[in-house]
Amino acid sequence: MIKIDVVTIFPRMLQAPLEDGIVHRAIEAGLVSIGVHDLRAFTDDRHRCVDDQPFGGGPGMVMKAEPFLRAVDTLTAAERAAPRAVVLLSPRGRRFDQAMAERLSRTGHVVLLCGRYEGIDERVCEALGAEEVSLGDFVLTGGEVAALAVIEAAVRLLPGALGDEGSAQADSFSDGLLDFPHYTRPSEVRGKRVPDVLLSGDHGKIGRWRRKEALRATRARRPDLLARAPLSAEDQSLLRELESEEFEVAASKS
Ligand code: JF5
Repeated sequence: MIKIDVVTIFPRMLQAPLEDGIVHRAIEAGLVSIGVHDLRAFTDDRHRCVDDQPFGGGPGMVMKAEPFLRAVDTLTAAERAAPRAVVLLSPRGRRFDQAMAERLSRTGHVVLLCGRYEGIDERVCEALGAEEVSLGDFVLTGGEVAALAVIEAAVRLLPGALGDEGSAQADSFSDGLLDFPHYTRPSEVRGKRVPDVLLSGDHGKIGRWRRKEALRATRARRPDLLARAPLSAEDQSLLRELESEEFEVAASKS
């Protein structure tokens, strides 16, 4: 059983989302225990103040170091150093990805710190050996939604978390490519048919079609992933097919 603790000034932003779906089931099944903690409980002044003006001047407020440091000290008091990870969610962080989700899902204790305002006093990261992690190149109003994303990505990877054991293996990124497109009944939706091959019952053909469509989507949307993906000889040949199809389309338009 792994433990995840979240430190936030808005505990309610996390509570409801953790009470539904796969994450809730994983908690009930004893695969993970998730604690949500109010940062203000770790202040020591009458007004439970968590922020202050930035040294050096400028607009906005900075989250004070000491409440976060006390929170992490309290939450990790019972344990020796490893295996644990302290993660601070902020747009300045290293990009979160599936590899990081896998690593966290194998970490006994993960503490997620949610920043707000202009950021958190830099000495929190230094003092705790925390890693600063970002979901992507956009700015949220706080780290809470990012923390939820990290929790979901890691918890669904815990052995036994997914009903169908195959589905974590099959989804996007497990092989370095985007997933192929999916279809279900009815076979026609607003004049749009399901690709015939999916109704053919020929599983060899279906497998090749799906691999080709995964390559097509990755090439069009995420060429950065395609450049790093391990490709078989069959993949190379499917990519050449895609390229010549594209050439045909371009030629027919000129
Ligand atoms: C935050 C200072 C934290 O905006 C984010 C974020 C984006 N990707 N991942 C996290 O976090 C909120 C904003 C400003 C610290």
